[in-house]
Amino acid sequence: MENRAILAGMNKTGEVTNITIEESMQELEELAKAAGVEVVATTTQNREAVRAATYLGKGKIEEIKSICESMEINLVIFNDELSGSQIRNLEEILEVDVIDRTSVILDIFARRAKTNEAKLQVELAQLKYLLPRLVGMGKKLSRLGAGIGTRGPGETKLESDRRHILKKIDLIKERLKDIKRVRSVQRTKREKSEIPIVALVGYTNSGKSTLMNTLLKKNEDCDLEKQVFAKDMPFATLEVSLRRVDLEENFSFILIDTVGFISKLPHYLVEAFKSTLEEVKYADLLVHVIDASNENYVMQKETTNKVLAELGAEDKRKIHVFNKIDKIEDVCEIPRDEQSINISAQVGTNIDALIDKIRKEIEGNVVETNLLIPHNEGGIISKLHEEAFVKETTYSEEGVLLKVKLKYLEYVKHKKYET
Ligand SMILES: Nc1nc2c(ncn2[C@@H]2O[C@H](COP(=O)(O)OP(=O)(O)OP(=O)(O)O)[C@@H](O)[C@H]2O)c(=O)[nH]1
Ligand SMILES: [Mg+2]
Repeated sequence: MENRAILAGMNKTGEVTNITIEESMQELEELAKAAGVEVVATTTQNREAVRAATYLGKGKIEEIKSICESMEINLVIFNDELSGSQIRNLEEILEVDVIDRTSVILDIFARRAKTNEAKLQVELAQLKYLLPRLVGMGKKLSRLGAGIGTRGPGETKLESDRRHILKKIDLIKERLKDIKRVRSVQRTKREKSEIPIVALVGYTNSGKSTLMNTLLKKNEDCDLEKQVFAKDMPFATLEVSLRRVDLEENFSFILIDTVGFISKLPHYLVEAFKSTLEEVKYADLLVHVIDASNENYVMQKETTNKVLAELGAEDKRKIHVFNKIDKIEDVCEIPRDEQSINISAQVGTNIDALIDKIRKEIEGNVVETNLLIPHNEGGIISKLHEEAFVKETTYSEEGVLLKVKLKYLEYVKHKKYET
């Protein structure tokens, strides 16, 4: 049977948030749709705190129950993460399936994951979500296809399920480590290729993949096969894609498209995708894509910054790209500074100006480092004296040690001598 759902949310009164309850419920509706659910009703309750047993108050739950009955609803989706016992209590009262925002997001990720790595990452996140909820979720375990029994778990059964899941988590972690090893070899190769790395980051649906495709069209030999998937739905991109961009005047960089972020992004997912998102940490420049036509773009921008901080990438050089300006009437309303630019990735507005900005950021970036130049490569030393600021020179048996300050592009060329 098709899932017909009611969405239920709590508006925590007295708490300052950067997103209203209506906006948050709207986002939940988008997520539910992306998971293939038909949303037929939405309800919220103002509360100071969560009710431990049933999350929302008694009266509200009764109301939800009667809506379910009168509208033939078979699923209630709560806007916040529920505990195992809350799920069990709510299913007992409501007599329909109960899930939370996190499981919807996990479900979308599970549907979209294509590569082996993405599939493993999602499974890892699912198991971590499941582990503390085993008590409440006995009935549902079979659906997750994790090879766990379908009986409602008694105490012993619970214990063996838990052990089984823990074992599986370890196994997946091992396999992910292997994949990561391969990637780090690829990364080393890239570093040696002496090309700067630019990563597209931002809220889901902001237009990262569209911008990547637009930039790829500027490539000297434009190959449409290299285009990435872009679509109007949350989490269209689940795998990191890397493409080389070669522009006029010998300006090249590696462009990386990444998974989008969302408010209340389950931390299991951030954890699970950390290794993929590590690419962001190694980038020389972040291009933060913001959907300026979205009413909530300020919240979306802040959420992205929060996740970037979690990934340890908050101090990276960054350009703020306000995208989709073709959809806005009054562009002046967008706050602007030197690090910002308005574009339309889809229409192609201001793309050359963006490229210019990327180039300036990369070229203008000055790096201070130590280089050890072998004795037989003396030519490089005199070149460095011309092109960089040599602060100190020390002679040693292995070569000449230079403390230098140099432009980023020069630095990339000499990275192999870095000590
Ligand atoms: N009007 C307009 N739509 C745009 C623009 N850029 C992207 N879009 C649309 O926005 C939707 C999302 O674009 P994507 O490029 O898939 O967004 P994304 O940031 O990669 O999203 P995720 O991969 O889900 O994180 C698509 O329907 C695009 O066509 C733009 O400049 N103007
Ligand atoms: Mg994308």
